[in-house]
Amino acid sequence: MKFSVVSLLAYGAAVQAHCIFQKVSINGKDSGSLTGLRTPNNNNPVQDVNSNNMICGQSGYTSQSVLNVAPGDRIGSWWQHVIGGPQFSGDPDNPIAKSHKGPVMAYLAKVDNAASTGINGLKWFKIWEDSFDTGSRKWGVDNMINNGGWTYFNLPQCIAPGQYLLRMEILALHSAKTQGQAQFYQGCAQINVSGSGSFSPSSSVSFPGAYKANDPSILINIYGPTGQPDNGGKAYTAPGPRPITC
Ligand SMILES: *[C@@H]1O[C@H](CO)[C@@H](O)[C@H](O)[C@H]1NC(C)=O
Ligand SMILES: [Cu+2]
Repeated sequence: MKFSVVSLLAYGAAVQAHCIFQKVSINGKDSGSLTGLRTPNNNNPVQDVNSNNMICGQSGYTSQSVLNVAPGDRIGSWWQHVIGGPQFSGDPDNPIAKSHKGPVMAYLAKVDNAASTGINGLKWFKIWEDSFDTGSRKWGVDNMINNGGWTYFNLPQCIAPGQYLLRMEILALHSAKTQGQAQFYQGCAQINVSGSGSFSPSSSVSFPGAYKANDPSILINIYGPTGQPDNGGKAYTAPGPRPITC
């Protein structure tokens, strides 16, 4: 096995197939590795839904920069097995192990200063989710893998100007039939929204707090009668509230 400088970050995860949110693109323009991000210091999942690590992942790196975005911008989030990409050439578990089926979600919380704000006590609202499509039987994670680790959504047009933390989250459900075995991967982007939107959430959620270990979206056997991780073709609802509509 080859090690590079960056693999220090993934050292503890050599036999595991997890992932890290590590880059944003805005309207197709790549912002650069870790720019504007709060990134966990390793790729292990969070499994305790009551942990503060549920907010922006296990504490690690905090960028000093803030990403300028406008309502309607197409925001990409890049997930890879370790910081920088694959753990080694031909890594079959990049961007994440294919077993890790589940939804991908995005939340916002308004803050005064995205680069310096604390992360406790924020009021989060969901703006996007890619959950499970019963027709194709594809999960959000499948779409992320098929896009080379990128997930995309448009920042809703109504988002009010100002600074926010953008909380990106993958929930991997391959072992979720046992309570406490669902795997959460999070990271936050520090964003500054321009424009003249006026959205103010009528309800919000806290992290930790928004999820319970026995939520039917978190304590679930996703393997259908044929043993496929397709939820038996049944609809799946991601944890947390539904995304806002403008
Ligand atoms: C945030 O965006 C506004 C409007 O585009 C701009 O005037 C302001 O300088 C930006 N703030 C930061 C910290 O980039
Ligand atoms: Cu994993």
